[in-house]
Amino acid sequence: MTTIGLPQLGSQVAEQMASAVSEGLLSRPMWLPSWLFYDAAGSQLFNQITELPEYYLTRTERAIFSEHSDEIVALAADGDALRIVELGAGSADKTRLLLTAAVDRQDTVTYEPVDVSPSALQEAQERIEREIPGVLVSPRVEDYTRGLELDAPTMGERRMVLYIGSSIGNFEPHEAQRLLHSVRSALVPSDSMLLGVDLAKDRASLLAAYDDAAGVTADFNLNLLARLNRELGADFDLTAFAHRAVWNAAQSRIEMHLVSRQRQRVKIPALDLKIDFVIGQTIHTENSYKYRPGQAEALLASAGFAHVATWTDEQKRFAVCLARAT
Ligand code: AVI
Repeated sequence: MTTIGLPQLGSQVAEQMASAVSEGLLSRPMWLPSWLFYDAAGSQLFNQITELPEYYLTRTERAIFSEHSDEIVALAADGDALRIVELGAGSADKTRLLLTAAVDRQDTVTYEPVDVSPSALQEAQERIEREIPGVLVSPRVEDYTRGLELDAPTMGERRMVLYIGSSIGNFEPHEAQRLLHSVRSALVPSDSMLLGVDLAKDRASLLAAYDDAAGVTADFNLNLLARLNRELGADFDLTAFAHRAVWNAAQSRIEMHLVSRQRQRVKIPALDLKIDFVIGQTIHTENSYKYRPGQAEALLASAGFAHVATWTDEQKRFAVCLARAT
């Protein structure tokens, strides 16, 4: 494989992208990693997804926080001052409910968002410091999927690490396990972790959430090919691929695929690749695991966390679990 022809890209991301795209498109069945979704256009599309009527995840988790933030913060702090660390800053929209509860309780709170994107972190910092006085934002540019480093807690302080929004669901079970282990090794006993997971439910609701009527999720999936066109000079014809969401009940996951509508050849000059597709051939682009009741608690336990409490909505669509490092 050659990476010649990528001088305009940040070298590390370019390398990772080149090797993942080559490996994925030369495999059968073909796949592409879901982290490739999140360039500027994809992040914007994802924000639109979170507001779709069919995408119940974001608003359900937000409702859980609206109702239980005071209790979550009190349990995690357990009489000490709480520092809140968040993996993946995102828009930090739901986090503000927890931050507000922490400020109400202890006047000031340090908030440490961890993300690979300096611009996402800067945006989150500006907005939160402007909107919630009492929050001291201390951003960390870090790829937490490759290990996590945190400052030691000060006397009388406990840390709560947030991994919310069902982000854990985009990892394979063994990767999710590894991620929680690495969070645990960055913590000391009495620190805690708050994990948001989407729960398995009826097929129709799940399929609608990942194949919405307005076609935003389809655009989000197809943007991955548009990104390869923009960044690798590929010539994917976006109209020649269709978005497909599949509920894989055996694996308890929603899968997203791109399906070739015709026989076609795609060139990716930066990778020196030519890929042939037959009609109906698919590229698997994402898995979104849906947890069974008790499964998140068991995963946390095997990573060295003791269950403290779980909150869910009335219809049991989404769960938020608090667990303490042991
Ligand atoms: C980011 N992640 C939790 C989303 C999910 O639901 O798995 C990504 C997504 N894919 C399609 N729609 C949303």
